[in-house]
Amino acid sequence: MIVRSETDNPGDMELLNLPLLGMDSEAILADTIHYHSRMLGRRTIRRQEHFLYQALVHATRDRLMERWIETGNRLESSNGKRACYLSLEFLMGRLLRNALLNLDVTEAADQALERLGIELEDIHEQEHDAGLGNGGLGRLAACFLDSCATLGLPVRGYGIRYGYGMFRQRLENGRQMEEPDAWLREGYPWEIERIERARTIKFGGHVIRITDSMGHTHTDWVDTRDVLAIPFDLPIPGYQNDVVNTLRLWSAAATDEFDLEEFNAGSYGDAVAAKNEAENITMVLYPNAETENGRELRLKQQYFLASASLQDILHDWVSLNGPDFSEFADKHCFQLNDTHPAVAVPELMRLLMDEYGHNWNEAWSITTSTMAYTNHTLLPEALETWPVAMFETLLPRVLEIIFEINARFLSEVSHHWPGDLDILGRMSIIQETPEKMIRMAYLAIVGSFSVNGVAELHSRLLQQGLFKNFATLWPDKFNNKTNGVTQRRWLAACNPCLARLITRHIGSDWVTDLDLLEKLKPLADRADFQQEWSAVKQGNKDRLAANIEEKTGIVVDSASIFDVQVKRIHEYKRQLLNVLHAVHLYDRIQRGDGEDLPPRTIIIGGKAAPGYEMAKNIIKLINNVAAVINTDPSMNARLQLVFYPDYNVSGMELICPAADLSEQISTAGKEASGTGNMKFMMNGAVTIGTLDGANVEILEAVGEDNFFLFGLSVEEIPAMLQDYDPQSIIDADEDFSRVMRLLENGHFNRFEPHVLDDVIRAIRNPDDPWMTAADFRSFIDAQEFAGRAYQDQQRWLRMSILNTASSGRFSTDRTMRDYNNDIWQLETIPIKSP
Ligand code: 26V
Repeated sequence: MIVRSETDNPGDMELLNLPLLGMDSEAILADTIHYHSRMLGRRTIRRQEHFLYQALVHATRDRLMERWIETGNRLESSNGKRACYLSLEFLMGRLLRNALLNLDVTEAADQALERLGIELEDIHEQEHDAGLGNGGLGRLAACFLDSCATLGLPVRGYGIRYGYGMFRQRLENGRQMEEPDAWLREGYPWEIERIERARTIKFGGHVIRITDSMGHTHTDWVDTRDVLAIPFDLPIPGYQNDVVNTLRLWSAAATDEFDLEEFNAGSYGDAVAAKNEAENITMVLYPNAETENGRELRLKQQYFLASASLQDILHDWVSLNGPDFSEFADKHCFQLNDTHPAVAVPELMRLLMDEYGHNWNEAWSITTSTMAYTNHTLLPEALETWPVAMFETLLPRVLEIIFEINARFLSEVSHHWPGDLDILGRMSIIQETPEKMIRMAYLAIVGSFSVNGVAELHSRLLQQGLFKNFATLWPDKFNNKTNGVTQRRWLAACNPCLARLITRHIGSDWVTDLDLLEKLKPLADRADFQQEWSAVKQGNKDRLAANIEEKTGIVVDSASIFDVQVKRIHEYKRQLLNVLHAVHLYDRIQRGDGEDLPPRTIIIGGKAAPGYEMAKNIIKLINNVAAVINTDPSMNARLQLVFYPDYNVSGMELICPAADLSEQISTAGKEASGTGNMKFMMNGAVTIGTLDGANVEILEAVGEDNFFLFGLSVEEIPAMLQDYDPQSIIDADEDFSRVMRLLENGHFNRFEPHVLDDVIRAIRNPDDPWMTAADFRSFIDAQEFAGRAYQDQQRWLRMSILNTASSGRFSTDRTMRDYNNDIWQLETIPIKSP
C-alpha cells in the first residue's frame, strides 16, 4: 500500500509505507526471472551468461534500495554529525556475495538458483571486480565502508568512477603486459546515476576582485573551463542491520555551455575535443608509481573529487539549514585518505569564502575543525608534491589560498622557533628548490585537526621522523589508528567452511564481534578440532590448486605447504628475498640436501606499476626461476614456484583461505601497516615476517611461538647501512654464494642473456636501501624453522588455530570504533541488531 505525503518542500511528495519485498527464495526467484525477461528481454536462461547475474543483482538491489531509502530518512530526521571518507581509491571487488550475506539471503538466493539448475558460485564468477584502487590503501577504504555500515556509523564514501580501473595483468614470456580494465563494458547494475545532483567544477581561468557599493571586496574565479561532475551511488549494506550507507563516485562530463561556446565560434571539432578533454578526467585510475607523480591529469582528478564532494555537502547543508554555518563544523568531518584529496583543505576555504561569503577566520576555523588526515607511507619518495606552476594555470584561486595558508602558518612557526630561519624553509608548505613545489602532506597537516598513521610503529616513526617538527609544534594532533580488514568479506564470505566450523563451536557472534574468536583458544590442542580445522584448510587448498591450474596450467601439489606472498610488486616489499629463498631450496634439493624438506609450493602474485622497471624485472625473474624449478625432474615434487597472474581482490578471496605460510617480509620501517598480513592471519596462516608495520602488533597478539620472526629491526638498520657491504655478506655465506652463482651464471636465463642483470645486481649494491642481502641468512633460517614446524602437523595446526583466534584486534570494526571515538565522534544510526 503506497501513501503519499507532503514534505517540507512544497510540491514534493514522499512515498511512505512501501510494502517490503520478500526475502525468501520464492520471492527472489520471481524477481530474478522478472528482471531477466521483462527488463533484460532474454527468453532463455543460459549458464555462463551475464544476464542471469544482472537479473539477480537487480532483485538484490531492490531489497537494498528499500533499506537505503529508509537509512536516508533516518539520517535526515536525526540531523546528526556525519563523516565523509574522501579517497581517490575504493577497491571494492565484487559486491554480490557481500550484499547477499549482509541482507541474510545467501541461502535463499542459492535455493532460488538451484530451482533453475544453476549454482550461485557460477553467478558470482560473472561479476567483474570493481578495481578502483591500486592495493592496500584502496582496499582499506572498502573495508572501512563495510564496517561503518555494520556499526551504523553515518559515513559516506566519496570517490571517482574511473572508466578503467586497475589494469589487467597478462604474462608474455614471463613479462607483465597491461590491458585496460573495461569494467563498465557490460553495464554495472549496482550503481544509481543521480544526474540531479551534478556539480560544476572549475579549471583554468584567472582571479578578479570586485568591490561592491558597500566597499566589500569580493573574489571571483572567472573565464574558467568548466567540467560537470555527475554522481553515481553504490549501496553499502551493513551486516544484517537494515542500514545501507552510500559510496558516491563522481564521473566527469562536458558541460553544455562549454560545447556551445566553441560551437558558436564555428569550430565543431574543437567543441567535441573539449568534450573529450572533460571526460578524460575520470577515464583511468593511475597505477601508483613515482613516474606518475606530477601528472597534470592526476591533479585534475584530485581537485575534481575534492571540489565535487565538498560542493555536494555544502549544498545539502544550505538546503537544510539556510546560510547559517555556525553548526556546520559540529556536524561534519572529512577524513582524507592520504594526501591525494588534500586539495580539499584550500577548496573548502575557497567555497566558504568565495561562494558562501565567510571571512578568512570563519572559514579557517571550520576547515581546521573538520579536516582529518591519514598518512599511508613512510617512503619519502612517495610523498606527494605538485609544481606551483601547475596550480597557477589549473587552479589559480586555490593556489592563492594555499599561499595565504602558508604565510599564516609560517608566522606561527616563527613564533614557536624565534630566529630560526632554517626551520621556516624546512616546514614551509612550499618547497623552493629546485622548482617551487607544494608539499601536500604539510598542507594536509596544517589544515587538519587530526593526523594519524596506520599502525603503532608507523605512527611512531612519522612523529619521530618525517613529521617530527609538526609533532613538536602540535603534539596533540598526532595519533595512531591501526588498520584492519572486514571479517565479513575476509572470513565469513571467502572462507565459508572455516566460518561454519568456527560458528559450530563458538556461535556466530564473531561476525560482528571478532574478539570472540578468542574462544577458539581452548580448542587449539584438541585433536578432533585440529582434524576438522585441517580438513577445511585442505579443501581450500584444493580449491586454489584447481584455480591455479586453470589460470597457469601448473598442477600444484596441494599436500605441500602453501607459502604465499601476494601484494603489489615493490622493492621494499622484497619479493626478491623470497626468490632468493626459492633458489636456495632449489639448490639444496639439487645437491641432494633436500631429503628433510617438506614439499613446498611458493606462490607469488602482484602487479607492478607499468612505469616501474625494477618491479617488472622482478616479475620476469620470478617467472624465469619458476620455469626452471617446475620443469626440473630432480625437484621430485619437493618444490614448486607459481606466479599467480592478475592478482586482485577476487584472487585474494581464493588465496588467503588456502595459505599456510604468509610472507610479510618488507624491510623494517618501510611498510606502513600491511593488511594482507591480517587477512592471512584471520584465515589461519602463520606469518613469517619482519618487525614492520602491523606485523609488530600481529606478533604481539599471537606470541613469538606462533610467528616466524626474522630480520633487522628499524633501530638496527641505520648502523648496518653505515658500512653496508653485501659482497662480504655473500662471501661469508656458502648458501648465499651458491644462490648468487646460479643467478649470475645465467642459470635462469640461458637463452636470454642479461635480461636479469639489473635485478641481480641490486642485491650486491652497497647502496641497496632495501637491504636484501642483510636479511638473507636470518630469512633462510626462519624458513627452515617454519618448514620443520609444518612437518609436525599437530604443532602447526595449533599455531594456525591460535593465529585465527588472536586476530580479533584486526577487524575494521575495531578500527572504525577507534576513528569514531578519537576523531569523528558520530552518533550511530539507530540499527536493528543482527
Ligand atoms: C601513490 C600514488 C602516486 C601517484 C599515482 C597514484 C598513486 C596511488 C597511491 C599512492 C600511494 C599508495 C600508498 C599506499 O598504498 N599505502 C599502503 O596503505 C595501506 C593501507 O593503510 C598500508 O597497509 C600499506 O602498508 C601501505 O603501503
